[in-house]
Amino acid sequence: MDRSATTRQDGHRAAAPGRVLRELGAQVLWANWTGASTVPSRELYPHQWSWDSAFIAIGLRHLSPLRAQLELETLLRAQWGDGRVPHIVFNDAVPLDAYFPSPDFWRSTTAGRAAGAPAGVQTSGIVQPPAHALAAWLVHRADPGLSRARSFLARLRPRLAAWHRYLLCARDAGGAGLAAVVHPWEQGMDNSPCWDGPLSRVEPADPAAYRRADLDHGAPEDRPTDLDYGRYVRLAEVYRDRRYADAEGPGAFAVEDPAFNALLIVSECALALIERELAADDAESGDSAESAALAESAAERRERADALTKTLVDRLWDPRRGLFLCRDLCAPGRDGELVPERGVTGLIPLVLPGLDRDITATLVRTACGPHFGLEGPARLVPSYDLTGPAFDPRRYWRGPAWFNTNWLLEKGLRLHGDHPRADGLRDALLEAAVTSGFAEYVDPYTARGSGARGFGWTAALALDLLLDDSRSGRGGLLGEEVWS
Ligand code: 9WN
Repeated sequence: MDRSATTRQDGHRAAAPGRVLRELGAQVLWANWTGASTVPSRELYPHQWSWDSAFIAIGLRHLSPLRAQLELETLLRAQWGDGRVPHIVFNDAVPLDAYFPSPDFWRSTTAGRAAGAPAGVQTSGIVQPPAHALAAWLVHRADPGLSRARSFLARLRPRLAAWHRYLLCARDAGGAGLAAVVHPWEQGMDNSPCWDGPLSRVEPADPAAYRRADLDHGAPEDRPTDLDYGRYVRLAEVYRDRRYADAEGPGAFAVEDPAFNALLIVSECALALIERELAADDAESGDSAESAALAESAAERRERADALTKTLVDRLWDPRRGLFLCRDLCAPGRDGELVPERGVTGLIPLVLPGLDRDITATLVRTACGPHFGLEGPARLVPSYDLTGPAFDPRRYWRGPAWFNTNWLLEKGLRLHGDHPRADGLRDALLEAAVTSGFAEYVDPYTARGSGARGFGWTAALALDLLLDDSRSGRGGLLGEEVWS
């Protein structure tokens, strides 16, 4: 795609290439739609994934606000009684061997019963980053009339509140207020070198005991090694055999991650906006008690978001490296240890509205410096340090660039008023999305695609960049409202 084709000139986009991208992106989303939700990829990921659905809903809202609402409703119907939103909701029409770990591995309806797993649907027992309240708010804003007619926000709000409560209470393994992930799959950047240290203490599962379905579709040199995979399987098995209980404290892996917590904070702000909106609706319909309760809860969430932002800085900011690090809670020491690896996760807090100016300026410098190469040698921001010992431009989350992390950084740059850089990143994302056939991820230098093609969130987030007219605003992910 001609780089100038998608650039805004005097506030107008060239119509024709935009139309092509819109059509191609829509084709991907329609092809991946299963009737109630969207698969990330028909071949590699044939079920519903949690954070994928949040990103997919954000794009889908521009094409069909109704489908975008259904996407989130389907996911949240599979929520567990303890509030967790499972990372996979299985489609029982898909053969068992199409994806591993399959429902018979997770055994949610039996092993998850005590934690309140639903009886009517099979799910995994771990979670993924909480981008859902953010998605719900953006989906509502796409068509507030439809949203009100279907009581979309009113139905989702208690589920989103329970989800955040679960993360803030049951997952506060470090005791400081941040949520911890107990498996690399929970953080979503599965094979990041940030996990190499924490994972090295985990005894891998016996490879003869399972079959990796991912290698049926993905190239082995792109995918996690067998050793890492064995460790993922072991961690999941142990958690399952503990009946997915969090109260006994963390198992062999517990990490406070910057991107996971940044999304939680942004989603707390989004949930505050949702509650404020519902409070206004209740006030209008004369229910003043409910309206006051919602308004109070919204105010508490905004305060909590500010407090969590401070905690994130206190616990994870590394001024020397100029980015946030992961905290390995199982390492020796009262508070564990910071992991000295530069992953893109450490740049994602740029999306936070309450971040100190010096920190945001430093994050942008780091993104543009030798480790991440933005506006330098990298076309898109890599998942891991370009100069790091473990960098690999092809292997899963160890170097390639992903569209969701770059989309978040684009929003972060806009939030802090860096529109020229945000425009450059947006153009690069749109170009890479189309030329790679909406690949799952791309080489950060060449933008050559790898992994699945026709990947759900790549199409959805490209559509969002193309069609979201609020991007010239200063509000970042949540628009102007977050400031008021
Ligand atoms: C395990 C679905 C998911 C994404 C993750 C990505 C990959 C799964 C896998 O695919 O993870 O959850 O089998 O590798 O790492 O971010 O949500 O697209």
